[in-house]
Amino acid sequence: MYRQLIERYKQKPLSENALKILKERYFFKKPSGEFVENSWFDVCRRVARVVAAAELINNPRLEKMTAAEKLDFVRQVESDFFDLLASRIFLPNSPTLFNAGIGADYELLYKPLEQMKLEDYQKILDSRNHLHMLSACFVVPVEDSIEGIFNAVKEFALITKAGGGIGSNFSALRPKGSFVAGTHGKASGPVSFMHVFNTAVSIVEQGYRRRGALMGILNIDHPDIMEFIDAKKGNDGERVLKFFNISVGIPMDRLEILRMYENDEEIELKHPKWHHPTKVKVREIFKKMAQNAWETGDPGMVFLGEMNKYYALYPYREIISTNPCGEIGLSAYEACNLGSIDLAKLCDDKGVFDWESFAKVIRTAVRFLDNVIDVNVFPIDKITQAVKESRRLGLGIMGFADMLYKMEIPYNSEQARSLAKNLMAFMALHAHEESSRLGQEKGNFPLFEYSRYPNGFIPFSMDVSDYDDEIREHFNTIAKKYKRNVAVLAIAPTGSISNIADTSSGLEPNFLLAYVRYVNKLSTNEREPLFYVNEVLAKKLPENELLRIRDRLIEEGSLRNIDIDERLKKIFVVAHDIDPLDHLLMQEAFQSYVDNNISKTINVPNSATVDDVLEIYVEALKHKIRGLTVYRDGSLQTQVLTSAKDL
Ligand code: TTP
Ligand code: GDP
Ligand code: 5AD
Repeated sequence: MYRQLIERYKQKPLSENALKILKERYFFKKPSGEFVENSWFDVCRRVARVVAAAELINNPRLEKMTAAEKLDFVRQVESDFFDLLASRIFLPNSPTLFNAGIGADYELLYKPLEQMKLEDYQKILDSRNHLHMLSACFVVPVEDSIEGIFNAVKEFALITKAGGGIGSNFSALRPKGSFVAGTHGKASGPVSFMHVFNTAVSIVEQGYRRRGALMGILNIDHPDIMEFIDAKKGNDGERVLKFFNISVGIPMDRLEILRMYENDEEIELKHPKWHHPTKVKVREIFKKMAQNAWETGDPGMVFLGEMNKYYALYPYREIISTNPCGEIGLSAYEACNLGSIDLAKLCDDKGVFDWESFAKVIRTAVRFLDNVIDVNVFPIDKITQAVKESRRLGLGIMGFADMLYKMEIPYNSEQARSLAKNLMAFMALHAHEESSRLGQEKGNFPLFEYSRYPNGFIPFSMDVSDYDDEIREHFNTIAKKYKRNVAVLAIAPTGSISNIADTSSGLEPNFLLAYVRYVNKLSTNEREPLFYVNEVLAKKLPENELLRIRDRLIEEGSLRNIDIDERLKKIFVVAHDIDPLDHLLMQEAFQSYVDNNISKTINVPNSATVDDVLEIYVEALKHKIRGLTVYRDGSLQTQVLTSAKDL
């Protein structure tokens, strides 16, 4: 089954859209602009080869092998990785696709597998340079001193240059107006310094590939919280803090904030350098958050307390911030590399899901992502160290909405949520079993003994799934002894890689069923139209039906107001056909089996009021989720990410 599946999708041609994105940003080019790579398989060969070479660094088993056995082993690993990538059933995050192999001799990167020698793999490893950076997610601490702040600015610049997205929690900075001893002056506060970071990152970019992407967090009990919530107000096109997503941090139990909200209590705002007692009603904070989110899409909320509750290294280490889209909470200087499995490709046209192949894909993907850690080069030594100590991974999914279309299950249904839990529980089980197996084969993550795993800790909340007994059994037995990675799962937005995979993004519903997309070439600024109709819909609708509705579908994006079979309308829902609560419940369903976090946007219609948005913020506190982003259709939002749609 697995082989057939791989072959089927290896042979499937890439869409014009996917090829355009690859050509614009992913194919290796010489400094002259001449393409070194011309096909998706070229990219896959390079990436699979570099990531397989990690076995020479991290696999003690190889030490006991003869040279011939070693070579066979590494080639086999390369071949397994190549198949996975070439079929586009699994893709790593963009930096891995961009940067793997940078610095190596082209001849070695692309020659046929049968001609590879052991020393070729070694040469590839030896030629990695300072831009061989394969991770998407970073967190940098910002200390309360001019030196600390500007040191962090430098770190932001170096990480952006290498292609990573960065988050920081600015709560350590003393509030605006507090006393500065050295100069007898007054501090200008965290928000003012965020502008410095924004400006620095606006100037640094990763060549033709990516611009900066930042997350700024301020905790709900920081004295400058109200100013922070307003920090992106006045977004008017030439946008304020353009490179930042901002989020209010909830470091305490979210239920504590819910209680204060419901009892209309005040929260004490504090900082060690702040000597004026200040209190503000939690309801006032939430009202301001809702008002601004209604206007601009910012701020979101991040439940740092909830993240630490499920963090296997807490309290030895503490999660202080997330990366720009929220799917990974990290401690100081930690980084994380991501990868996503396309669920839609694991489901055939009759709606039958191939669980056996799913298990095999999960296990190979965990090995792949774990290898990425060992071939990664970071621009800052403290990051190298923190990453090696915890070996955090973020394996997730994409194509969920397209899979549901194939199965004819509405996204906004209990059936879809129950399926989400089963899929994610199955994934958690296999991914964690693989991480423990790798622990046994290659060694545990170095801080394992300081973690909660030896006590039988389960790093997610669980709900009800078919795999609960097996999951409990795993964490109560083998995981007490072996674990290669502090955390393994995360659901990313997959903004770019889902386009390369020609599938729906992350766990999100499709945004539109049909559209015209303008791709703007970064190099020349020309805009080109690309026409797109959802592939599953096109298969399920008779051709004449599709032709009949095509123009209206392009205009409206949804089937909602089109004269068509009611059953199809229920199945082929898009983001705006779905109630905000159903969005939230889907986020919770997945989160119950994810150890890191999930990137999810709660879409609300343009007609939603500020009170509607407020209700979602309060409702979110009642659910086992790790954060919230609300976007009201048509509101002004700084789009931090360069999704293909906005290029
Ligand atoms: P520091 O550089 O630590 O200042 P300091 O060592 O003179 O003072 P102290 O002994 O009180 O720490 O900066 C402290 C904070 O004040 C930090 O958040 C940056 C901020 N700050 C300003 O906003 N403006 C300034 O001109 C200075 C010097 C600091
Ligand atoms: P993809 O791998 O490119 O599809 O990335 P995702 O959309 O899944 O985003 C995953 C993470 O990558 C985000 O949370 C960010 O940390 C980072 N990221 C995404 N887009 C950008 C970008 O345009 N610039 C930078 N610097 N980082 C990004
Ligand atoms: N907090 C967390 N994630 C955010 N995103 C946008 N703003 C925020 C925020 N404040 C994420 C959304 C979406 C991606 C494009 O960016 O979750 O998935």
